[in-house]
Amino acid sequence: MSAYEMNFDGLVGPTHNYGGLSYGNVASQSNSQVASNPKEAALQGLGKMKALMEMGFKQGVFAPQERQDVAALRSLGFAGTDAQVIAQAAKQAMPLLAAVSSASSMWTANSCTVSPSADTADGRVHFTAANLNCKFHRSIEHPTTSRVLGAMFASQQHFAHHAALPAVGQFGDEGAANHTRFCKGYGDAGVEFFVYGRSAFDSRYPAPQRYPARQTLEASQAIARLHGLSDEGVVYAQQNPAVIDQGVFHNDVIAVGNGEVLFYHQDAFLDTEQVLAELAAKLARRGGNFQAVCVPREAVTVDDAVRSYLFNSQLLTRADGNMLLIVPEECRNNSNVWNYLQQLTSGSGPIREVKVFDLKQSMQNGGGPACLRLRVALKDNELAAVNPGVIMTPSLYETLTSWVGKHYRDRLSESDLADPQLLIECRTALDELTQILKLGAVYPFQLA
Ligand code: SUG
Repeated sequence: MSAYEMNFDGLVGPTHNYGGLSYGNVASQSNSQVASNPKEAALQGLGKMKALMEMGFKQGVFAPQERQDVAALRSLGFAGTDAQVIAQAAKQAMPLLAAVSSASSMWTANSCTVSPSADTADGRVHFTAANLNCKFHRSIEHPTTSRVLGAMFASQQHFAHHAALPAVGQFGDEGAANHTRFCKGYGDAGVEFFVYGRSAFDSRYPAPQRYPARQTLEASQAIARLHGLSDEGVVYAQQNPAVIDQGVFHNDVIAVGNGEVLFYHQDAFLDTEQVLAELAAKLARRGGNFQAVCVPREAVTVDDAVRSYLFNSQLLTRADGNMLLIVPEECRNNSNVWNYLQQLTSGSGPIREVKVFDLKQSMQNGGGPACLRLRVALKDNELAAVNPGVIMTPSLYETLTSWVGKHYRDRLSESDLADPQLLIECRTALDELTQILKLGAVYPFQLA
C-alpha cells in the first residue's frame, strides 16, 4: 500500500491582526499595532497551498476558527448581547479583545500532534489537540480544533482523537511544532522526535531565563503514551534554553526533519551528540539511514535563524527522492542565510532545491511556511477516509480565492476590533466556509 505525507495548511481567518500577543516571539512583539491585511494573508497562504498541489504534493485545508470568541469574553465576566460584550471589552480591556480576535489558529503546526498508524499500538492515526496553554489567545483554540479535526478525520476505524492535555503550564503542549518524525518510507514504522523546552516536575533540567519554554517534557511523554508509541519509536530531546531566550519559542524555528533527514542549527539542542546517536540507532532498527545536516553558527547565527525563519521551512521529498526546502522570502533577504542555501543545494547532500514564498503577513506574527501546515502521514486507505471537502483541488482553490475576495477586509488595525460589524462579517464568512469544506456544525455560533 502506498503512503504519503499530506500537508493541511491553515486558512488564515478574516480577523488576522497584529496584537503583540506572544511574549518570546520576536516578530509578534515587534509588529504589535501594525495594521494587517487579512485578505492578503489568506491569499498568500492559499498561494502556497496551490503551488504545492501543482508540484504534485498532497495538500489539504484546515479551517480557521470563529473569531472574535465572544464566549471567551463571557467566561471573563462580560455580558449582554454579543455587540455589547465586544463594546465593553473594547472599552475596559482592549488586550482581552485583541486576544479573542486573534486568527492564530492559522498556524496549524500548533493544532495537535499526529502519530501515523505505522507507529501506534492500535494501528490507527492518533491526534492529540494541543492545549497551547502558554498564551491565553492560543489556549482557547483547542475545543474548536478538536471539532474541526473530528470533521476532517471522522473514521473511527482509521483515526483516534485525544482531547488536549490538562490546561496547566506543567503540561504545556504546542503540538507538532515540537515534534518531528523520521522514517524510511512514510508508511513504515518511524521514530518520533519530541523536543521540549523544560521539565515541569524535575528541577535538574535547565530552563530558559528570559522567555517561556512552552513545551514540557511531561506533556511530550503523555502524548507518546496516549498514542501508544513504543520506547523504540521515540526520542526526546531538550531544546537549548539559550536559544529560547533568543526568540526560538518552538523547535520548528531552529530545526526541521523529514524522511531520514534532520536539518538543524548547531545550537538547537542540549546534548546534541547523544540525541543524534539515539536517533541514528533507533532509525537504523527501523531500516532507515539517519542523516543530520547541521548548519554551523559560523555560517548562520541563531539571530539570523530567528529573523529569516530558515528552519521554519517545509522539507519535502520530491518524486526523484531528493529534497526540496520551501522557505519564506525573508531567507533571500538575509545574505548569510541565502549564501548558505546556495552552498547547501549545490553540494551532494539530500537537500537539492529551494523555493521561496512570500508569506509576509503571517511572518510578521512569527509564523512561517512550517507553522502554517500540519503534516499527516497517511496510507492509501486512510487518505480515502479523509473528508474530501478539505482536500485541495484546482476548483477548491478557485472557490476559496473568491470566498476570501468576497468576505475579507484588506486592512485591520486595533481600533477596527471594536467594530460590531466585524463579528457579523466573520460569522457570515465561516457559515459559508463550512458548506464549502463540508465540515458540518463545527462552530458554536448561530447566525442572527
Ligand atoms: O504562537 N504567533 C504565534 C506563532 C506560531 C508559530 N508557529 C510555529 N512556530 N509552529 C505564536 O506565538 C502572534 C499573535 C499576535 O501577536 O497577534 C502569535 O500568536
